[in-house]
Amino acid sequence: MTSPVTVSIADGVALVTIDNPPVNALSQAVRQGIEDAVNAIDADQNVDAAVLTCAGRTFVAGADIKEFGQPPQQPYLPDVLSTVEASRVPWVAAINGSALGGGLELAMSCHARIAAPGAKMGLPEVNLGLVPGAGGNIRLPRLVPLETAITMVTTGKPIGANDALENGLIDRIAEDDLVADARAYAADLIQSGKPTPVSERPPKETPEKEFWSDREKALAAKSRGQASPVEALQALRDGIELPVPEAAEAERDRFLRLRGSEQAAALRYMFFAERNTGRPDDMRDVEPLPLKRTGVVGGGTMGAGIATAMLLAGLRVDLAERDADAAENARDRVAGLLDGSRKRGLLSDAAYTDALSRFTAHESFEGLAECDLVIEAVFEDMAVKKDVFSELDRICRKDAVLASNTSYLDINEMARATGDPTRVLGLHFFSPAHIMKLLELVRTDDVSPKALATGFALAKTLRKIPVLSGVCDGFIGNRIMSAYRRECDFILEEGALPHEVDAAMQGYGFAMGIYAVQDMSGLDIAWATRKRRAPTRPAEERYSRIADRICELGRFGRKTGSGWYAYPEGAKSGRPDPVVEQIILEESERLGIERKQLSSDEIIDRILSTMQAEARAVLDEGIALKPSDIDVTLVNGFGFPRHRGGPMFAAGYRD
Ligand code: T1G
Repeated sequence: MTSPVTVSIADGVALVTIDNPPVNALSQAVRQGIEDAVNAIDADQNVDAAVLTCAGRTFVAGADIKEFGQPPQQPYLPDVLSTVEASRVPWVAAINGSALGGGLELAMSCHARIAAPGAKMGLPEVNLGLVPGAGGNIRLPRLVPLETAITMVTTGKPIGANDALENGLIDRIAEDDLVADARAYAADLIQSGKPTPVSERPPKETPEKEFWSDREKALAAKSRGQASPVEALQALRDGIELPVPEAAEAERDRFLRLRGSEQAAALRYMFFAERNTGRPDDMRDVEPLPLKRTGVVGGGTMGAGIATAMLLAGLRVDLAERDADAAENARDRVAGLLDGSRKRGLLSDAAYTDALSRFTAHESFEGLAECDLVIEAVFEDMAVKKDVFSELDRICRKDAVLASNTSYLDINEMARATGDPTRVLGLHFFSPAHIMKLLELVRTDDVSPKALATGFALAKTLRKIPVLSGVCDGFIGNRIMSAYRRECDFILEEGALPHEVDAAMQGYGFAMGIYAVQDMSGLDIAWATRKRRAPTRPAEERYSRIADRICELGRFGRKTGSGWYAYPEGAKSGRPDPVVEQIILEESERLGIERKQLSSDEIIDRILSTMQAEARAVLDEGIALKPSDIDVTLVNGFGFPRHRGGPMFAAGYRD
């Protein structure tokens, strides 16, 4: 078995190359290979320096996450990195792509670092429920200012080469040939002498004790029950305050403790589940339609968001509205969304201009005639949508894929409004569509494998997480949310109030409770859905009238100044409203229910068990392919806390 680490020597410089596709993860063989390389280089008197580089598209992306479920194997990464740092000769890390986690720790154990201009460096362990476990907490604060170190370890966000150079994380940025520039750097170090090993340097800053306790409180308040951000702060403090040997021991203990935690298991599960939602096996070799020119019908919130997502992915976008004014408004909306990305530093001025140059808003559907794929995002009304599909069927190319962004309407019925239902599928985006990563792909009865493969190809181009769903009311996410929203209304009838249910959900880790979410998105759409379903609702089915009575008062949430909560002028968040409490008490009395106090645990148990029951029905009906797809949907589209893994993970499911 050849080692994934090779060494070649020229002009006194050893080039150490790691080649472990797809992302050069630090598997046991890689760790062994690095250790062997150090020993061979130290024993070879013809070698005066080393350059560490990676084959393929990226530097080391971290420890091999696939190994985490197994007992750690020697050589352990911290020991390998100490060996690199103690080498007789200076080591220069040549960073391309992303140096993440153990990959960045490896680069910091070298004596100098040079990066390609587009390289990124980060410590994302916190997103896996961990902390850096191989000297990162010791070396990082000895290279960069304290605030930079805190942000990197507690958010997991990578920084680019320019920031890294400015902060001292790297020493040079390569001009054109990274390895050649790294060799030249190594030659300079041979002349100037080996730099002080990073762990032997003093920390950049050593704050007072109060500093840490204040930061810890602030971090805990916004971590919503996830332990790793605070643990990462504590690990960094150890790395700064303790003597290096003790700090290394404390770091390793903390890392191993967290690696065995339920939250780390959940976050690891979600990491792989999100990468495992793609095309089902029976579609692996289906060729999608090439996508260059895409179309959107409707320039409202969703249509503009979808158009923006496709522009940000480099596609050409034609958007059709009904008249010139609507087309102009749609264009302004899209330009506003792109400008928002630019203001957040996600889009350069040039990229903003380029994106807009690929966008055309039309006042009729004719402009969609040459599109490869068109998504409708018009008003959620079946008649309107069927008209749109029959018009698209007439105007678009016969091989163009047609999709609906509907949240719950029957796409099979829409497909039948065309002359060729095999080209119709659902592409359900989540608002804001240019930011939310979840995309439900709805497999209609007649959709062709080619059209479905094109949907998956679009998801990949947009860097979305595709989840395949069958056709049912609400597909996967909205259907499960409707189920637990109903259960919450029953909980109100039995004794709780909206703010108590929301507090229980936030205590479990949701960013917002179900009632605050409804007030934010508006109560009128769900009300219309309940009225649409009323004629077919089984008489014996338990039904709460609380929400209807609130809507009948014209209380549709924030946009009307009141909903489940009251929103006094300028209030940042909703206030419990006696009007709503009175309605709830009246409903309990009308139903003859003796109200009782429910604890947060009881509320959460009821919500989780309702989610899990509906999820099992969604699986049994073949709407979702596998339990982890349901968890990916609830975590990425409905605020389920990521460090809890999803409702199926919480029920004990392990992919
Ligand atoms: N280990 C194992 N497999 C990995 C991996 C990793 N670290 N990173 C990616 N993969 C697989 C992934 O499952 C997929 O496999 C393929 O590579 C492409 O990934 C000691 C303990 C690097 C930015 O958290 O952020 O180091 O589906 O689809 O969009 O302190 O992968 O093809 O079979 O995501 O181009 C810290 C996690 C680990 C980085 C590339 N490192 N990875 O994104 O491709 S903990 C991370 C990423 C650690 C130390 C601690 C991304 C990426 P498959 P992809 P991408």
